[in-house]
This record gives sequence, C-alpha cells and structure tokens, in this order.
Amino acid sequence: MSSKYISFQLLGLLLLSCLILHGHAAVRHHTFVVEEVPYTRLCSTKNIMAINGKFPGETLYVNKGDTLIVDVVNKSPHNLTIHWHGVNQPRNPWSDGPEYITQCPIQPGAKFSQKVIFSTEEGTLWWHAHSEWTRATVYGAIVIYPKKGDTYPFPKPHADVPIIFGEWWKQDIFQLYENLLQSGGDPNASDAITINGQPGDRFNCSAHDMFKLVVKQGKTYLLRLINAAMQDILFFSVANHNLTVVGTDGTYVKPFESDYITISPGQTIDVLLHANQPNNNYYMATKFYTSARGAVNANTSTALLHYSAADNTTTNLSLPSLPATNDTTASVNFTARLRSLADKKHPVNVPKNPTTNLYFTISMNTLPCPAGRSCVGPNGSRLASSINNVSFVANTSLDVLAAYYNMIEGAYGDDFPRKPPVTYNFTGTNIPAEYRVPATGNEVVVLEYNSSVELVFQGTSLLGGVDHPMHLHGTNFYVVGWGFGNFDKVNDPKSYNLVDPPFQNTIAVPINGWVAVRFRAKNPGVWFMHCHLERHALWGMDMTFIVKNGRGENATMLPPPPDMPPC
Ligand SMILES: *[C@@H]1O[C@H](CO)[C@@H](O)[C@H](O)[C@H]1NC(C)=O
Ligand SMILES: *[C@@H]1O[C@H](CO)[C@@H](O)[C@H](O)[C@H]1NC(C)=O
Ligand SMILES: *[C@@H]1O[C@H](CO)[C@@H](O)[C@H](O)[C@H]1NC(C)=O
Ligand SMILES: *[C@@H]1O[C@H](CO)[C@@H](O)[C@H](O)[C@H]1NC(C)=O
Ligand SMILES: *[C@@H]1O[C@H](CO)[C@@H](O)[C@H](O)[C@H]1NC(C)=O
Ligand SMILES: *[C@@H]1O[C@H](CO)[C@@H](O)[C@H](O)[C@H]1NC(C)=O
Ligand SMILES: *[C@@H]1O[C@H](CO)[C@@H](O)[C@H](O)[C@H]1NC(C)=O
Ligand SMILES: *[C@@H]1O[C@H](CO)[C@@H](O)[C@H](O)[C@H]1NC(C)=O
Ligand SMILES: *[C@@H]1O[C@H](CO)[C@@H](O)[C@H](O)[C@H]1NC(C)=O
Ligand SMILES: *[C@@H]1O[C@H](CO)[C@@H](O)[C@H](O)[C@H]1NC(C)=O
Ligand SMILES: *[C@@H]1O[C@H](CO)[C@@H](O)[C@H](O)[C@H]1NC(C)=O
Ligand SMILES: *[C@@H]1O[C@H](CO)[C@@H](O)[C@H](O)[C@H]1NC(C)=O
Ligand SMILES: [Cu+2]
Repeated sequence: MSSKYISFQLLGLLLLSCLILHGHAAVRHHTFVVEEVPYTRLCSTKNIMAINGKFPGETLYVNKGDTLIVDVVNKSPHNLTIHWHGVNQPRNPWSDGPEYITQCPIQPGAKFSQKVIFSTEEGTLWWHAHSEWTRATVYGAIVIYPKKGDTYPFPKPHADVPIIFGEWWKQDIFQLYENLLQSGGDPNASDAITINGQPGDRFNCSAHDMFKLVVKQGKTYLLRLINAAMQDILFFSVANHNLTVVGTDGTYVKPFESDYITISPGQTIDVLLHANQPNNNYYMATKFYTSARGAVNANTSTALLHYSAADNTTTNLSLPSLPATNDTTASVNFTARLRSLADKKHPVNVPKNPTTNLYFTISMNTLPCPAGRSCVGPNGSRLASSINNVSFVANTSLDVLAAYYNMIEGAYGDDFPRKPPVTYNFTGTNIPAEYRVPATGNEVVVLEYNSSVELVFQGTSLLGGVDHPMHLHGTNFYVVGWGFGNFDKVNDPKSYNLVDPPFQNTIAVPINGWVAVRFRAKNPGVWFMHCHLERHALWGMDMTFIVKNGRGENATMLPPPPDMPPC
C-alpha cells in the first residue's frame, strides 16, 4: 500500500467525519489495482484481468448523493478504462470512462484518479471496464443505499444480496477479441453464463463452487440483479418462489410479482425474495434469451438458495421453469411491466412536448472485407452494425471530450443524422441488398443545454434483425412507448405512457420493433450511447451526444482533472 493511498484514506476519514457532522453526503475513497492474475477454476488455466485480485470485482457501497474517489492503478500489461454504469456524473464526463470518447486508455503502469459523483441514483448500478473486451472479467456491483436516515419505499429487507451475471470463455479474452477482428464473423459463443462468477453444479468444474445464498425462513431478501454478460439478454427465476420487482437501473418501480425476470446486458433489476417456503434447498437459475434464428440451445446455470434450517442434501433439485430461449413475448412482457413509482417523493418529470425529435435506426450490416484478408461474414464480408446507417469508428489518437473541450477540429464530425438518411420498410422482408452496407464515421449529435429530447430507436430487419439493449451514458431516459414493426409517428404517440414510465439507462429494443424514450439534456458533457451487446458495439452500433453548457456554474462542465490519461 503506498503512502499516497494512506494519506488519501486519512483525508477521506477527515472529510467523512466533517461531512457527516454537517449531515451532508460523504466523500469516500477507494483504490482499484488492475492486474492480470492466474485463474484456474472453471476448467481453464489462464490469466484474467481483475481488480484487486478479485473475480467478480468487489461491490462498492455508497449512500445516495455520495462522491467516490477511485484511484485506478493499471499494473496489467493491457490498456484499460473503468465506467460507472448508470451513474449520471453531473457535469463530470471526465470520469465516465468509455475509451476514445471521454478519455484515452489508462496504459500499463499508469494511473487515473476517477471522481464518481452520485446524485439522484438509488438502488443498484455497477462498474465495468470500457475498453476493448476487458469488461468480460472486470466488473462489480454498486449498491446505493438511501440517504442516512431515509428509508426504502418498501419494508427494510433482512439482507442485501448482489447477484451479478457474467459470461465465461475458456478461451483467452484477448485472443477471442483478436480472432474476432481478424475473422470478421461472429465471436465464438461463451462456454457458460455465470452467477457471481460460477455457472453452478450442472457444470462439472463449478460443482463445488456454486454460489450459495443462505436464508432464514420468514425473512425477506433484496436481490440486486445485474446483467454483466457480454452478449446475452437473460431470463432468471427461483424454484418455488415468486419475485417482487421493486427497482431497475438505480430507480425504484411500482412493485409487481413475477415468476421470472428478463434482464438486458447493462441493466439492473432489484427484487424482493420472500423466504416463505418449506425449509429446503432450491435452485436459482438463468439462461439466455435470444431472438436470433438458429441459436444454439441455452445452457442453464444455477445457484443455490439454502434455507438455514434445511439439510445440505442438494441432489435431485428441480430447476425452476424459465421461458424458452426464443420466447420474445416472455422477454418483452416482463420489461413492459416496469413502471416508475410516480409519487410525491419520487416524481416523474417526463418532457411533455419534446423540442428535439430524433429517429434512429439500429441495424446489422456487412462491410467489405479489408484487402488482403479473408472474412467469414456473409458472402465473404465482415459483419458490421450501425445507427442511422453510420457504423462507428473510434478516433484512437484523440478522444471526443478532449477534442470538444480544447476545440480541436477534425477529431469528430457533428452531423450525425437525426433521422434515417434513407426511408424504406425498416422491418420488411425484402430489403434491397445495398442497404446492408453502412457508412462509417465518428459523428456526434450536439444538443442545446436543457433541450427536451424524444429519441425513437427503430430496429431493422437487415440480416434478420435481433434485439438490441441500447444504453445511454450521462442520464437515464423515460421509456414512454414500444412496439413491433415500424414506428408510426402519428398513431403510436397516442398510447405513450407519460404518467409513470420507467426511468432506465438501458432498454432492449425488441427484434424488428421500436422503443421511444424521452429525456432532458441537462447534463453538460460528452455522452456515449451504444448497444450493450459487446459484438454489436464493436461492429459500430455506437454514437455520441454532446450536451452544451448552459448559463451559470450549475450548467457548466467541471474542469478536467490534472491526471487525464494521454493517448
Ligand atoms: C473459436 O474457437 C476455436 C477453437 O476453440 C478457435 O480455433 C477459433 O480461433 C475461435 N474463434 C474465435 C473467433 O475466437
Ligand atoms: C452447453 O451447451 C453446449 C451446446 O449445446 C453443450 O455441448 C454442452 O454440453 C452444454 N453444457 C452443459 C453443462 O449443459
Ligand atoms: C461431467 O462429469 C461426468 C462424470 O465425470 C461426465 O460423465 C460428464 O460427461 C461430464 N459433463 C461435462 C459437461 O463435461
Ligand atoms: C406465483 O405467482 C403465481 C401467479 O402469478 C401463482 O400462481 C403461484 O402460486 C405463485 N407461487 C408462489 C410460490 O407464491
Ligand atoms: C451444512 O453444511 C455446512 C457447511 O457448509 C455446515 O456448517 C452445516 O452444519 C451443515 N448443516 C447440516 C444440517 O448438516
Ligand atoms: C427425484 O425427483 C423425482 C421427481 O422429481 C422423484 O420421482 C424421485 O423419487 C427423486 N429421487 C430422490 C432420490 O429423491
Ligand atoms: C422457438 O423454438 C422452437 C424450437 O426449439 C420452435 O418450435 C418455435 O417455433 C420457436 N419459436 C419462435 C417464436 O421462434
Ligand atoms: C404478460 O403477463 C401478464 C401477467 O402475467 C399476463 O396477464 C399477460 O397475458 C401477458 N401477456 C402476454 C402477451 O403474454
Ligand atoms: C450473398 O450472395 C447471394 C448471391 O449473390 C445473395 O443472394 C445473398 O443475398 C447474399 N447474402 C448476403 C448476406 O449478402
Ligand atoms: C413492411 O413489411 C412488413 C413485413 O413484410 C409488412 O407486414 C408491412 O406491411 C410492410 N409495411 C409497408 C408500409 O409496406
Ligand atoms: C446549484 O446546484 C446546487 C446543488 O444541486 C444547488 O444547491 C444550488 O442552489 C444550485 N445553484 C444555482 C445557482 O442554481
Ligand atoms: C493503448 O492505448 C494507447 C493510447 O491510445 C495506444 O496508442 C495503444 O495502441 C494502445 N494499446 C493497445 C494494445 O491497444
Ligand atoms: Cu445490438
């Protein structure tokens, strides 16, 4: 431990006590040492990237409104950045993390002190790496308790249980990534979905390490579910137990009961588990949902729910029923049940008359194989994806935020299309082949401070179509409507929910369907938006918003920290 760290700790304690005395939010300090560590479980012997030697990474605990200072020290041989998923970071894009958008990578041997500013978020969020595919093993939960002295909008649970889903490859992640870049095709499917790092006893190598939750009969537990998987939307359920859904993406929702949940990569769902069944052992189980045709059979991963008074015999447990892997109705039906609390203490401020209307198609595409290479995409092409026909390509010599702040021209363009450049039957069956090939670029949409925005995501049936969990940095959005087919701008808005729409940072746009979201652009900065399926993000389903400064200090970006990593 360095003396710098210790002095930070002391300073932190001083600040903490001083702030607590005055009843304000606290400033907490933390250190993330990034290292490559040997990992010999899960039928593999390989090195993985990990924070402070732990996989999954540690859970960070804060109270609403706190600020966290995290010193990220990169002792690994790889570039890395860390993103605080769903933390709005008011006026502070500097610590947001997406590489080549708000910062250059923290290179081997370098460090970066990130300031994570919590404001309105309460519930569950998470942190993960945001460079190349390092997030496969670099992730952890963030638990945001109510302010000191404040209460949950439901009876206080007996205990909190972060449950983080991941995705495991026996193959080395850097090799997977390199192969993928070279081949231009689909990545190899992962070997298993993990629950708190383990796929459970149906997999031989996990038989003795399965995650086990011990409960006391009669008590209620708050399960904080996080989907950190790379490629898959997931179903989850617990044998013999219904779940009461109470939150998503760092906000509360109107409680409802369900026997399964759907959770997108990037999304969090808080559920109450009532341990009201006979003293026994029960499986918790997850498997992926996909609308892609010809998908392989999903493997079910498990964890154990053990009642403390039950014996330890876990043979012959039955799996809970999960929807079929291709059950799109079950997937969207769950998501459509999410509703904001919309009460006095948790008001809904959905823009009523948006002044900025954006209509974005999200598509699967192909691009020609680079000269001198052979690609395994359709007809020898390489797979790509796009938003409004622009397939994103990062500028690896200067990040967008630095270019914007320092007014350096040429690093990005500011004419990202606000509507599809060509109109066709987006979800039709016979789309002309030339529409498969997108433009490439690094374009942004510039928003005036405080503008009220409606953004409609339109899935397309290019290459068949698939669900896309779209994630926005810097602010949550209200999900006001959704449907299958093409968005109808005259009729669909008539059935929008402007009363209690859920306030999310990630929303799965269903296969060949659309989703409408609204938000107010009052967080000045540079904010990335992308599909949270890692292969789609890699192939170009990404774009950037710049929200301009408004008048006054509260509407102006903070100055950059002195230790921004250089390119
Ligand atoms: C997929 O796995 C096979 C064997 O495990 C390997 O040879 C191949 O390179 C992998 N492909 C990618 C894209 O990683
Ligand atoms: C996982 O699925 C693959 C492909 O269907 C199968 O070969 C493998 O045996 C499954 N593993 C388990 C543990 O179910
Ligand atoms: C697990 O181990 C058993 C017994 O050794 C073996 O029969 C089975 O094929 C293994 N399953 C997998 C998926 O490796
Ligand atoms: C779960 O809810 C369903 C209705 O949605 C009900 O039929 C079932 O009995 C409930 N199960 C438990 C264990 O409460
Ligand atoms: C179950 O196993 C745990 C150790 O994992 C042990 O402490 C406990 O006594 C066992 N309970 C019973 C009822 O055998
Ligand atoms: C296992 O479960 C099945 C049905 O769920 C039951 O018929 C069988 O008797 C059980 N076996 C044991 C050893 O408990
Ligand atoms: C889901 O897959 C099953 C076969 O596994 C198939 O019979 C069914 O038609 C599929 N459903 C949809 C909606 O594609
Ligand atoms: C969605 O779920 C609700 C509640 O379980 C049910 O009443 C409804 O029929 C479902 N809708 C569809 C389309 O499955
Ligand atoms: C591949 O080429 C064939 C024949 O030219 C064509 O019919 C098909 O649409 C192409 N597929 C893709 C995905 O480009
Ligand atoms: C678009 O294509 C879908 C699927 O083929 C079809 O049902 C729909 O009628 C088409 N819409 C228009 C406006 O042509
Ligand atoms: C700036 O924001 C702080 C915290 O939200 C608030 O207390 C203060 O009144 C605001 N100042 C102005 C000028 O709006
Ligand atoms: C690491 O980041 C630096 C700065 O952007 C870049 O020059 C270098 O190529 C990156 N290294 C790798 C292996 O991507
Ligand atoms: Cu996608």
